[in-house]
Amino acid sequence: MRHVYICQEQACLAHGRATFAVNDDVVYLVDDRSLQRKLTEEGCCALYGKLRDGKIYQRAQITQADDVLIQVNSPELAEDVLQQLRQLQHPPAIAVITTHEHQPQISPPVKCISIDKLLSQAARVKLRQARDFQRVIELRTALEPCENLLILVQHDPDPDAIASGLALRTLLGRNKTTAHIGSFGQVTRPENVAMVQLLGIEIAQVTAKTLRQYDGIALVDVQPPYFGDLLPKVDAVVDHHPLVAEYVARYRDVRWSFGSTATIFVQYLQAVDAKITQRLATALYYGLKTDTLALERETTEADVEAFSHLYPLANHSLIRRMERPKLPLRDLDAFGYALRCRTTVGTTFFTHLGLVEREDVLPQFAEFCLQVEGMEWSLVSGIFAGNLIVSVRHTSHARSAGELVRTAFGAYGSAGGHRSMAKAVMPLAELERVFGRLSDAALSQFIQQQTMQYLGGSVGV
Ligand SMILES: [Mn+2]
Repeated sequence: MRHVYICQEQACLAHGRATFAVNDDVVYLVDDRSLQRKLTEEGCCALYGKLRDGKIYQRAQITQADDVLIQVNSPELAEDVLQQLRQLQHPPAIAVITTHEHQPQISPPVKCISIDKLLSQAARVKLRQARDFQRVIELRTALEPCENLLILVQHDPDPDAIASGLALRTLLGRNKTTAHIGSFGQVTRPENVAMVQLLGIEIAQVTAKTLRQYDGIALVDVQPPYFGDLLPKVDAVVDHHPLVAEYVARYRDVRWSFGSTATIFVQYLQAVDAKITQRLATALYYGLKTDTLALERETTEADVEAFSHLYPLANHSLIRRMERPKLPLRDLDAFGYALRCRTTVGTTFFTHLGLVEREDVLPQFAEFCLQVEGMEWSLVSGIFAGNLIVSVRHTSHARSAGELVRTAFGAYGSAGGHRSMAKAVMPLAELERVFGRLSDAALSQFIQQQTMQYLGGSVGV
């Protein structure tokens, strides 16, 4: 394929050169002798002639196989050049570079490239990066004095949290001895266990006592209210969950519209031109992928951009191994029990699992139960670590799962989430203080009643 660049000004030549690779076959068509001379001296193939005259195009032997890029000084001239090119027996593929005040009449199949649009797009990206650069400086300043830093994540950290911890460490130029990634709980979900094993990530188990060894705490993918009274002070918070209560932190960046915290860290890393190793890219990609259900849930343009930035850097065969870990046999029993004990009310699916060994089976089942035909809501509950936990999934956009849990369960514990996914954690002691001793059947009744009170007639009980 040959490229033909029709242009009038020296200043524009750079555009043509930037468009076509150095070794591409390029012909320049110009109407200025000195420009032609200059191009020829540089070793380029340049033809001189009147651009409104068809002869120059015949001399250039333009065919269907060629790509033609036009950048001329007046819209009228651009239209005349297009007219000439259309008259060729086999017209080429054509694109015209236009500016705001320079817009020729262009009809398909000719395409136009707006310089203004390109520039404003690039400007938006660069301005965002400039802002993120400042944020990274602030984040580093807030954590610099902490010699022994703890990057704290949720009790049963998910891939987004783990990846974000790794990214924060990279941004700070620290390693696993100067910045532990830690949790009060541990990684239990089989996929996540596979992730930390395959990527060699250590998650330190923290207790109220060992917390005192650290002189700084940074939270990623979680915010202080999640920990109740466990934390003394927090130095930095980077998260994408909605705010549930006020708190103080020296640095705070919470972007609740983002699908993952990993997305925020990708923007930070890009802003400071940090090297994203394959290990880090694989972790961030997996975190972003799992939190957004592969960009199908709570996704913004920023998530899509981060996804495509990470895609070529990540190790996809490792990710396949994380996604298909072995299913523990005992989970099958819990699964069977959950299905047998179900209740459906209208388009709402309920099941209460009683005591569970791992908290993550609840969201896992909630996700699965939403696939049942006709269901728009799925609520899976269970008791874990002295709390009644309700995991909610929702398909339609009419209502919000976050609002449901806040309204139905907010009075009894912590409750929050997004439009399509939410969670409530209620201390059993608190429920029993209000209602007296509760059996599993009573708890399951309580959840259904609270939920249907909120959903009301909208689900057609
Ligand atoms: Mn997350």
